Amino acid sequence: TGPYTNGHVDTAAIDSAPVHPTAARRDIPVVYRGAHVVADADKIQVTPTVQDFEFKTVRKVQKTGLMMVGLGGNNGSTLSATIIANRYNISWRTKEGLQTPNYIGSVLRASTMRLGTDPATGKDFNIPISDVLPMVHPNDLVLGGWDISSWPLDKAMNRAQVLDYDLQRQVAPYLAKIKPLPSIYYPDFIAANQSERADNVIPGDNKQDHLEHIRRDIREFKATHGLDRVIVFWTANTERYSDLIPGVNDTAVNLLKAIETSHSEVSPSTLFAVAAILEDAPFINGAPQNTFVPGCIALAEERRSFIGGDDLKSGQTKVKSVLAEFLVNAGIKPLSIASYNHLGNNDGRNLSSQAQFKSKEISKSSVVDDMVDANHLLYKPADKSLAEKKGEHPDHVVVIKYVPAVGDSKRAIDEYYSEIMMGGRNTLNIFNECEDSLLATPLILDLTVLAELLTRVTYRRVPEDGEFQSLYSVLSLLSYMLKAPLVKPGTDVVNSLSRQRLALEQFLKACLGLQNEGDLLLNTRIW
Ligand code: NAI
Ligand code: DG6
Repeated sequence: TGPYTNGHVDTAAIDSAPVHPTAARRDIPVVYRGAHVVADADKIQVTPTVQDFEFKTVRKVQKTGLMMVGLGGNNGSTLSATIIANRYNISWRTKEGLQTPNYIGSVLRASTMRLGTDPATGKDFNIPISDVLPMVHPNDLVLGGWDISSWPLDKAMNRAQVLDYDLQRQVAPYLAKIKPLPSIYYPDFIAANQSERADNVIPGDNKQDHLEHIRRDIREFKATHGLDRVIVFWTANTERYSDLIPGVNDTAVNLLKAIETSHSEVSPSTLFAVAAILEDAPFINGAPQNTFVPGCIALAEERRSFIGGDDLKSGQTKVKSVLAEFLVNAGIKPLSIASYNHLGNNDGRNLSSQAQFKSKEISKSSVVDDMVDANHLLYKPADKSLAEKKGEHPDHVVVIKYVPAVGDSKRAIDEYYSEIMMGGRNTLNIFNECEDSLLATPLILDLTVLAELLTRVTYRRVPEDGEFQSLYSVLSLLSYMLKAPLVKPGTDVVNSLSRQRLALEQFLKACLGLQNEGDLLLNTRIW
């Protein structure tokens, strides 16, 4: 191990160039221990497993550009203004006094993790997560992207009505210089009420031409700004689901063919994802629609490009992923979860249309599934002999209403109605008033910064593997910030917020060659 110098932790496991005296050493294996469990009628057989891994992280942070699709929306304009305010240290007056810029709400920049124990005091040693490994500072991100609305970002920020006037006034000159590139607009995929914004669209209806156009945009942005890496982020309107059609979007080859023939079920978000994959730019989907049709995931795998999604988990769903887990893990049985919210921003307006609401309803509803499935004492599992029969599940209702007056300040009400001992009932009511875009924006930053970091991490199994290789294409390590985490096909989705965070912490530690000591905390339990 090396010193912690308030920059990032220095250990032998991070580096590709021998900058640190010990950097040439790569022989710090991470011992990955698990268990194989085979159950039959009368016994459960558990076999411990162990595999050594080595991780290598390139120390040099890449010059990174963030290209947002939906740049002129509430998230895009709020994020841009926030970065400018932080970069130039712009303070502003509110009725409470002078406010300074910050990145509160960013797990990476505003939270800490336990690295180990100080041997002198026996106390925990916690450090900012952004110091664990070299990571891009959000202030250094080069911003750009697309929007079907041509408004430059000063006007877009004003339209969003998220930030205080005195801040808007000061950042406006910087934002006026950022103008969204024309984008792909297929009216069928977003609500009809969005059509009045669409004054900045790439002409024509040839999807192959559109794909080439977006690829060119990514390449030019990279070249113009001298970037090492571009992250493409979908923060545009929620689209309706695309139909999954065999022969159209089921394989990489078919999807590329469907683009060539301009098939109607290829959505703008899938086109952006394909463009990013082909340009080796990690693509993250911050909205709920099924951008990642099977053919798109297959293409990312083939190209060894990175993708992550779906849908930012900012307020109501984040709380739900904690509360549902708390209840089920406490042995309490939620019988129903009824979630209602209303909001008045453009996202709410788009979601007032049924097909787009449906996409959001699906991503908001899936968040308790794995916790319920994991507890067969409370919930009767599916009967395997009846293939169509689903396991027992709490009633789960999601309602979203558009109420223009409240703007970006979403009101969310959740009722958790549960069974407790001896037929008793327990009702929990949550009222959450959350400024939507101010919760979502730091998540976009975290996802971007993590995606960049994960492109620099390689691994190998020891002793089996020769060469180091990059991580698997679907970045499930991003799950903490996402409502319906995309995972490697065939593997389980983990929705538990605490497990998602632990996974991230343990992975960062593994990159340092540090074993996870978890909460065994033997030093506090033995002589
Ligand atoms: P918004 O409606 O303010 O912004 C979306 C922007 O996308 C608009 O400027 C619109 O003109 C643009 N757009 C639509 N189709 C486009 C296309 N094909 N290409 C380029 N631009 C296009 O929405 P907001 O609040 O910024 O949210 C963005 C997305 O993130 C939505 O899908 C929303 O559901 C999702 N989301 C938002 C959260 C929040 O708290 N604000 C949290 C979770 C997810
Ligand atoms: C209404 O629910 C609008 C949505 O876009 C949400 O605001 C957004 O998806 C955040 O959802 P949540 O459930 O994490 O607060």
